[in-house]
Amino acid sequence: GVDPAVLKYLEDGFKKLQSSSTCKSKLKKFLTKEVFDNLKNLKTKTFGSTLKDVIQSGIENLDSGVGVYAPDAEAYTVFADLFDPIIQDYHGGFKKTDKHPKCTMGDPNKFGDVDPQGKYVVSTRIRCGRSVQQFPFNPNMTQEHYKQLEDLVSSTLKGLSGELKGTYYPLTGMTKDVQQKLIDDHFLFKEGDRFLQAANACRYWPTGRGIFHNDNKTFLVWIGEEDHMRIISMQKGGNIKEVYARLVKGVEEIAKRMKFSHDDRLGFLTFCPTNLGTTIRASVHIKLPLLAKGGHDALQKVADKFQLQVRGSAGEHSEAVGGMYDISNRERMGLTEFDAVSKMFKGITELIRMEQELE
Ligand code: CIR
Repeated sequence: GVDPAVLKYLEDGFKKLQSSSTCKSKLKKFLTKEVFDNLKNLKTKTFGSTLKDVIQSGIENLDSGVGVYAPDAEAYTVFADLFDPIIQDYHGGFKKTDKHPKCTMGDPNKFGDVDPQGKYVVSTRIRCGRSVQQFPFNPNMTQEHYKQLEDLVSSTLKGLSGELKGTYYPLTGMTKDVQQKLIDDHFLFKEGDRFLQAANACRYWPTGRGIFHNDNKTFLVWIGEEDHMRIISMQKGGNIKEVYARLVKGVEEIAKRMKFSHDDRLGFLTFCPTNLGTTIRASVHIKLPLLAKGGHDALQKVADKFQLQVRGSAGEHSEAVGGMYDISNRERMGLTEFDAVSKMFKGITELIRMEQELE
């Protein structure tokens, strides 16, 4: 059975969620009394993960948008009564009976430059997440796992050539100056994310964490952050074709050299349910001063029409500095990789057209 201290945490946490007047998370919305009672005594077989491991980030951080993580791959099945409605709500109606399509990157040449005048889009970034088959998710990784993951991925990346050729920079031993410069330039993940910390995803930090990048800093791989791997392609301007083509090439090269965790129904498996399926997040840093006149919420209202998500320019849970926003596709499941990027391409094209109408 589940430890009494864990049950106590869960009962208190459930009350905390219910009594909060400010919490708008999907956890609060979908953890009904019925679902809570069905799940509170369950554990995953492989790692013994409980409902606490799933929801503690959302309990500790009432300002979460979502509030749950999967402590292990099996959690998506054992705690399906909670994950399924959250997934359906987040990923544009992906139902528990739906199956994610098989990986389809498509032809990057179908895209072009979303802002040929170079007036609105400052930079474009497309990333995907990958878990390596032989390792568990963060909350169940040992310090040794982190070292092995880092060794495996960094040595694999050493084999890349041409435009993808680069260097691995471990976080261990990196000076604070170098680290901060990489974060400010949007190349490196930030440290001390409280949502991840509360989910037990930052243990043994900085062991096994680091960043690989090519010389131009247009192809990057994060190791050991939220997911085992984040594979990233980015450059200045709005040339989605070039950015996506580089990502596709990089992912294909890495896939030749290792096995990713994949589920028949959920697609590629990630730590956060918002990243399942394609795991694709295609984003631009963009200035739309007229559409954004009323601030973040006003811009999000317009972006909702195209299923786009608006974030501040320094990433998730950040403010918009200098009127610059980070806008990306929101759904990653129930559509192909190509369609996920298309949604961003079409949505941004429309937003720019709307901004121009106001000029
Ligand atoms: C949250 O719930 O706000 C964090 N756990 C991050 C969730 C994923 N991010 C997002 O959809 N913006």
